[in-house]
Amino acid sequence: MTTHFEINDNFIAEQNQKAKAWLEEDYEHLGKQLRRRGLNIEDLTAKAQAFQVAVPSWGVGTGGTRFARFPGIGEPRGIYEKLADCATINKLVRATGAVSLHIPWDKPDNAATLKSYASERGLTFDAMNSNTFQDQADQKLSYRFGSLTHPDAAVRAQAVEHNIECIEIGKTLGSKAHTVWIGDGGNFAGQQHFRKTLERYLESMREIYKALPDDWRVFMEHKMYEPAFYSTVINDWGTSYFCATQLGEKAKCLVDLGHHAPNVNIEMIVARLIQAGKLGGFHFNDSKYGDDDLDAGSIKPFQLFLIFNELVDAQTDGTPDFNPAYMLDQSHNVTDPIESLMMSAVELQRAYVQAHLVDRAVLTEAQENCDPMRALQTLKQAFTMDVAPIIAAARERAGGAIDPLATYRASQYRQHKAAERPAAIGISAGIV
Ligand code: AFD
Ligand code: MN
Ligand code: MN
Repeated sequence: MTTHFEINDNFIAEQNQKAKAWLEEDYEHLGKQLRRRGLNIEDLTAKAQAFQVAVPSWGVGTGGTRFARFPGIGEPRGIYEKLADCATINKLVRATGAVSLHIPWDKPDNAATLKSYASERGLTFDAMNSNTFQDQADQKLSYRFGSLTHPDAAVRAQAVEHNIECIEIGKTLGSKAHTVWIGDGGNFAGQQHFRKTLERYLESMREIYKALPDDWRVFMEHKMYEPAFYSTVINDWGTSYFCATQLGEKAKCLVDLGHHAPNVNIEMIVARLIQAGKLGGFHFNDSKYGDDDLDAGSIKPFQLFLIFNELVDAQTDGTPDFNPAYMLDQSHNVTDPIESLMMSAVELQRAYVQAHLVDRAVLTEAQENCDPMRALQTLKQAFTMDVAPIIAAARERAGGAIDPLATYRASQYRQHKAAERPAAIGISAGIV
């Protein structure tokens, strides 16, 4: 029988011993600083502990660009190995207890078996993701010119059916949401009739919507461009919002941070969707030029903080039915995906905790008094606070690693996996 290497709890505890001294000292000091500002560090640590973000099943494989893919060693070769890696991430950071599955990339032979494999490792399933942006080997009709919005009703029906299949698999897995992102669009002026294609999208989505169980939501993910380079059917949050209102209560908008034009005020889009009751969730990542190929918080941490500021503001307000789903969606081209996903989850937790430090009474006062400088200062005070000890303590109390990166490297997990998982020829990980 083959044994599979796992990082065990004792090893984590042992590694934590090394960092315990600084953590205690820094935690105590931060606690004093926060007390001066009327905040209780224990409340914040509890908030950090409650924060969860789902990991994408396709994110644990090395990504690539249209130019090349440079696979790492010990890559997962199928969904079970991917779940093992997701479990490892969660073991160390304790903030990623759910996995978002991409079908058919990670389609299970038997959903019930996969579910029990996952739950043995402390994992559950978040939103399902369909894929009608590429053709599969056994597929009858091609998506070359579109899927849910294709002019041919038979292609649309095939794409609808695939989405319904995803929901069916998700039901067994215990998922409660389905995300639809389509690449449909055109590369030439005049190629598509804008209004007709959107009408067809709605028609197809109505069919998918009908297949949703009562307690499910469907997320529509907009994206400005790519793979279509002239026009994209669901190109922005306005279109997504319009469709969500047409479809009904269970239809919500999903914001992928990499899917907007440069300089777009994403935090404001978030506020708009909250106000409209249509914010479904997020695909977190970061972006400098184009799509979502950078790690969350790696380039624009202040933007990430400002987004969480809107989220925490809505939470604090008691906005009704406010329950956005948090997921990571990034392609890791040059790093070990486990390291990237761990550190991205930590970045989100950091922004989340920092957003709780905003003195909302002072901010409101500054806004009411037309005092922009004080308003900015109030936000910056929260953003510049180093909350690392809070997140580290949250992890440690939940059995995770004080220093996830160092602990992961010390475990030699990847090296063990390289021996266990000889590279499969032709493995293609997701290019998000
Ligand atoms: C796309 C979208 C969408 C999709 C993913 C596939 O972000 O979430 O599922 O990439 O890799 O860009
Ligand atoms: Mn996405
Ligand atoms: Mn994307």
